[in-house]
Amino acid sequence: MGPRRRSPVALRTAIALGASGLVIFGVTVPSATAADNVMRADGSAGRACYESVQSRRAAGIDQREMTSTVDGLIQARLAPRDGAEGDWDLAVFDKATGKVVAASAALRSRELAESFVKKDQQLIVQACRYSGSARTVTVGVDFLALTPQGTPTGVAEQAQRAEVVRVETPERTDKSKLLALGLDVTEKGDETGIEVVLADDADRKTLRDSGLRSTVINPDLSKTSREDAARDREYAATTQASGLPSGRTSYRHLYEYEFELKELARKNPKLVKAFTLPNPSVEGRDVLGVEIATDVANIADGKPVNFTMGVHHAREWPASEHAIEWAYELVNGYQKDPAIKSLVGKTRNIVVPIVNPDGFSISREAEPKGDFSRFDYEMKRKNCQAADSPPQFRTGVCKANPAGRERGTDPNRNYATFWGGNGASPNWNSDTFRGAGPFSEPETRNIRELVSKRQVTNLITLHTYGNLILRPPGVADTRAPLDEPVLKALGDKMASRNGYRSIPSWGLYDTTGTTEDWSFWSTGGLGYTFEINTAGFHPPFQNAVVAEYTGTAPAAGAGKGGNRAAFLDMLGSAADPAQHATLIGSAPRGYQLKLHKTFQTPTSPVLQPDGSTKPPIYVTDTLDSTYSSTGGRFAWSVNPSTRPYVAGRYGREPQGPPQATLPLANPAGVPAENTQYPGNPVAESMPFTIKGLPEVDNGRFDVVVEWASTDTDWDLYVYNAAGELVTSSAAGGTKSERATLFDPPPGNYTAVMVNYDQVDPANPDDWGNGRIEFAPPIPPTYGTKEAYTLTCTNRIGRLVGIADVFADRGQTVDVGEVCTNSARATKDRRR
Ligand code: 0X9
Ligand code: ZN
Repeated sequence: MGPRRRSPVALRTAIALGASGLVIFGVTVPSATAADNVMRADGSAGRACYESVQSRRAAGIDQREMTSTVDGLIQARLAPRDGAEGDWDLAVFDKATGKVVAASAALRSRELAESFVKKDQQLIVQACRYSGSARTVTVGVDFLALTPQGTPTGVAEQAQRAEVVRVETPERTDKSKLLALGLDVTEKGDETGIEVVLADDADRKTLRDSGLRSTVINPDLSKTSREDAARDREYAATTQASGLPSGRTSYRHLYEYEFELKELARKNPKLVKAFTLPNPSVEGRDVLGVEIATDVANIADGKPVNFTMGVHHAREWPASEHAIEWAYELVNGYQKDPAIKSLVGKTRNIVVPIVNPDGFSISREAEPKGDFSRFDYEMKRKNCQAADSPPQFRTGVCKANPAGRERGTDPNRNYATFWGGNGASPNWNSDTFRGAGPFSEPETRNIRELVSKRQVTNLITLHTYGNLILRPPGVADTRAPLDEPVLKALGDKMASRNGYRSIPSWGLYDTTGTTEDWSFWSTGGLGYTFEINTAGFHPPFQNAVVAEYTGTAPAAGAGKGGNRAAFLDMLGSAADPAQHATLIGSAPRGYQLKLHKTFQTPTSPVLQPDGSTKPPIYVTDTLDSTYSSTGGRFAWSVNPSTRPYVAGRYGREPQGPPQATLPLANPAGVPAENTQYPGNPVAESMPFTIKGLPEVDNGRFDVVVEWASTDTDWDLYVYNAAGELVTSSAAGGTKSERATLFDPPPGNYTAVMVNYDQVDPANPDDWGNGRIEFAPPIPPTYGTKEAYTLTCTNRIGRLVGIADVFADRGQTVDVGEVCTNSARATKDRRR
């Protein structure tokens, strides 16, 4: 997407720098003294700071009143003072109505509360001491004047209609062609088509010029956005409590996520621990998570880690809702449901609802505009990285800047594995911008550091939308991993609960640099992307959150358990030693066992804006995890020692020869032209039979047809005996079609030929040379084996044992008395 509109102007006003380097409020505070930027409280507030304006004398509260000097943004910040960290929170209220304007409730005292204000609006800035020993904290308030979001400063511009269309992509080449257009492609699609957002006439022209066929799905997204927001207000106003574990009835704000996570921890101190990830976001926000386990503080207890995260993409609000509800599920279940209690007892669960808080805050606080224009912040997808934009777009805060929602890197194209390849953009303003380099973003580094320091055996990253459970790989030219049967079985099992389609990610379209492509290929932890619901990025809460989570109508998982049940399956997999590997042995109490691995993985050859490629970048990963011995025998749940990237590729040894080529005879006559198939069924149908074992073993079949002129267009569809479309080929501008099916089940099939277009219908260019070709299955390939380095250090930190450990999925490897046998040994496959 290229720059299309003139930019809004952001002006900073009333700026004065305090000693801390923070901006303190200027003209609006009467009798300003140096102490006015210090908030003070002797006790703790004991409630959410954003809940209401408290009496200034209430315990744990301090306040300032001020008047907005601008039409624009308020940014209120807290920072720790005098080295005491503590946990203070912040909220800004409209004085007249008492309604919260902005708030922040992270775990430390580094808060950023940001939202829109009107000139002369009376405000109350309230700081609340949540916990910790810090009696004081520094506050800073900044007002930024803005022209209204998206108002062009030049010629009056017609607001443009945003729509969703389904683009027909019967061929993989059509998908590539579509992706190259740079349009906003959703995850809702199938083998032969995919839904795409057209934001404006420029997008409509781009699609038209491509020659790809499309049909309108939703003609007016703005209308939908406004209606959805109204439905959400209505549902929240009329519903006491939903069927969700928390009872929640509306989409949370960022500060609500923050506060609820730490309340879960405060109320369940042995079971829940809230934590801040290592890297603050681009705009300086803390990223929060919770860990849930019996005796949660003992993170080195050797249990397998089940990691659930949401909102890499700002506008995908149901993703973070499902993640936080899962945290409630585990906590509630631990108290009330013996089955959940047992599973939680065998695992450690990490939940990071919002990986990208900058983006989420922008999308969540924006007006429901829904037109996907540059200044439609509601539909922002990426993070707030501005470093890669041209200089004129680097100014302004992320909520209001000259590039609008186009600022930023797509965090789900920034992971190192396959980075820089197909399905990601090198252009800063694309919705799939891959970033300056692998792991250039704090959001992806956070996930990387977490996964690299634990044994994350199971991982789900939540997105919207498309009703999909996606497994690696994300790119078609990477063959499936040796673990394909394991990944498929678990994906299919979860899909039986939520009614989604379980497929390898590349099946929809290519993506590179995604979360589970890095985590799986580098650590062997089983990783999936869920694309929740089919209605949109954040459709009505009642459907996209309540129904999808609990498995009630209108969700596809209605009556099947929904995402709740799918997440429980994932938890069950984490608790099952057959799904990962286990090290057993014995070690004295207080000794530390450490597993270490370091390796380099190449990215893709790096695609350049001009279409050429540069050599791959080698990225070094280091995996380090710890088990702290409680004395005697131990069992430590770990991922396989060989990373899937080098372990080999899935395949099958042929059990017989492939079937001989079958001719596909053209029936007499030529069917009438038909551009409306399958709406209009006029076509030619040719049955054929695929044989199976023991006679033949087909790895694939290809139905091939040919004709004379590239100006003629025949389309080919193949159905199985149940009438399901199994493959198709409907290219334009060619003289042939080829439809492929891998591992075809034996049985009766029908090939259907549709006469899409004839140059001269009076003199039809009929198809011929029809045939079905067969090829044997491709055998698996096996790669190298890799070991972990296992070390043991005693209570004073001295190295007392070292061994190379090889462990495959499902194996239990006895490493013996590794701490008392200091000779380097190789522990391999001993049960
Ligand atoms: O594009 C993405 O990052 C994910 N879809 S979304 O619409 N939520 O943005 C999907 C990533 C993996 N998908 C494919 N390889 N198709
Ligand atoms: Zn997404």
